Amino acid sequence: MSVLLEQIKESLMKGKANDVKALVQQALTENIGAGDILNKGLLGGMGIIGERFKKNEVYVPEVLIAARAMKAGMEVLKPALAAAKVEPRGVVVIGTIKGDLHDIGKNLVGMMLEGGGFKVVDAGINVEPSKFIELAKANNATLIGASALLTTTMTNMKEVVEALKKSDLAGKVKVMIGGAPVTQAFCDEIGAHGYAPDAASAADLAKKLA
Ligand code: B1M
Repeated sequence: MSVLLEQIKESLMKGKANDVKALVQQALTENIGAGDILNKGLLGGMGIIGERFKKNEVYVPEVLIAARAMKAGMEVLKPALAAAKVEPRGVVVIGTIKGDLHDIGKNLVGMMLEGGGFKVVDAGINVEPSKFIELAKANNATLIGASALLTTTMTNMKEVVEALKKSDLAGKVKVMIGGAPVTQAFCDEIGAHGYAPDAASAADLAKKLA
């Protein structure tokens, strides 16, 4: 791999947003392909951060600053990606479930999904089941991601699964769920397609489901 791509990866992992921006610009000037800058540079670095997060070798702040550096690099890279017709892996509509205002975990999952090459549509907090479906339709999404932090709101996730079943997106869009009180057993119980315990695993799961 080119030294420049390696430098992008390293700078992203250290959260050096300005360096990442400048290096991505330099890589474009040197005619390195936009797909390589994305996959080997930015996503390469974000993937390593995700793995380290899963192993508790880095924590939420490190993920947040790496994701910020990823965003900075993406700003420079986006026009080149569009010109090279590099498509995202898929679109994920993500939101915190009806009744629930916690969004720190949801935002982290969104960042890891972007870091995994997905386009993320953020539905926000306190999201009605019908809103998830509406946004999935409008954005041609392949996945819906619902987050819950309260034992009292996690039950509303079932309504998303049911609303999807009744919609014309049934069989085309999948639902993944997560959040501190959510478990695999609960996921099985409500018939969601997948559960992830943390943000990095959520990005891995999304790749499998998509
Ligand atoms: Co609230 N709160 N809170 N709170 N709050 C908890 C969750 C609580 C455990 C605190 C406690 O009592 N010990 C408790 C819930 C108890 C329960 O139901 N089991 C609780 C409560 C009771 C409440 C209120 C009811 C308090 C009140 O008003 N009486 C109220 C509810 C408001 C509402 O939502 N309707 C409330 C309010 C708030 C604040 C607004 C003050 C604030 C939220 C600010 C915000 O989010 N913008 C807040 C906070 C910050 C917390 C704690 C302290 C931290 C939550 C957090 O952000 N964790 C929390 C206690 C704690 O956890 N120590 C608590 C960090 C975050 C990175 O982790 O969100 O778990 P987490 O996300 C992880 C994974 O779960 C996973 O990946 C993330 C990263 O690895 N994940 C997914 C999350 N979503 C995923 C989706 C996926 C996959 C993985 O796929 C789609």
